[in-house]
Amino acid sequence: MSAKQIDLSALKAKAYQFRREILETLEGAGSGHPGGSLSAVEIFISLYDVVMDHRPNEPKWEGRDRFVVSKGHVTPVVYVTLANYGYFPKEELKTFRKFGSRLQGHVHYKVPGVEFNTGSLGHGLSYVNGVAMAAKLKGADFKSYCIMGDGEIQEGSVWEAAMTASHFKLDNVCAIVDYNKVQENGLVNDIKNMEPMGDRWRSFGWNVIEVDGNDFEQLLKAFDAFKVTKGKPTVIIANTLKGKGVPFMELKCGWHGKAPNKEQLADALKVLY
Ligand SMILES: Cc1ncc(C[n+]2csc(CCOP(=O)(O)OP(=O)(O)O)c2C)c(N)n1
Ligand SMILES: [Mg+2]
Repeated sequence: MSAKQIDLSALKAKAYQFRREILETLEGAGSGHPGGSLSAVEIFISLYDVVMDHRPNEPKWEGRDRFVVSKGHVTPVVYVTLANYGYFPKEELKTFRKFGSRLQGHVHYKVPGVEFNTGSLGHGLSYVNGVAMAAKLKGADFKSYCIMGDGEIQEGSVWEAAMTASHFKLDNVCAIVDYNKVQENGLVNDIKNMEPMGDRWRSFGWNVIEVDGNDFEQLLKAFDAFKVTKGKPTVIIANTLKGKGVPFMELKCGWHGKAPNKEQLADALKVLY
């Protein structure tokens, strides 16, 4: 287990607060991606609060753990997280997707705390492999994390990267699949079935851990298991709920890439859990 003392109820309170701020940020912009942001809140908080070694006041610190958001459209959860952990002022969230702001719709390295530009799906894991290989060559012991969407991993490039990571025994790589069951235009397993998900990754030589990805205890245990796994990369298959926290957004592909208006925001905040 992590040496750090973990206060689960504080983490849960933070998840509620992040979801509220994600919805408010989206309403302020009038566009953006709620579904895949809301599903990933517990994953982000676990990483930034407990799992990763990072320094918000020194974002390029050489020893930092790297985190690449390969599903680069989920900027609401990325920027709410970075602002809350002190990478930039929270006030700046009000500029999200506005002309002249550095907080645009897809993650960009000019924002403190963002490692790598993404948006075109399917590229994050290859980048992380490169970073992890460089770490091994240099004898650096930081870890590299990469979150991908369940629709995203239908991309062939992901499986090329999966082969590479296991071939080179990149046990400093941890991929996280946000298995929220929904992509842009429908259910993942109707559009292109990814089951049996765990066996697919296992057959590519990965250590596979399947968890409820909206449950902090399970996530934190999985990250601990990753840290002690040697000789192969780890994938955490995080079973989540797209739109989690707002019942009328849950599992609805209509809320993949649509911001709530003022009225919908008020309705969402009434039922948010
Ligand atoms: C290469 C590429 N094709 C298509 C898109 C358009 N697009 C943006 S998000 C998305 C759906 C992604 O679904 P998923 O990976 O399940 O993301 P999540 O549910 O976590 O939001 C698509 C098709 C893109 N950004 N990149
Ligand atoms: Mg999805």
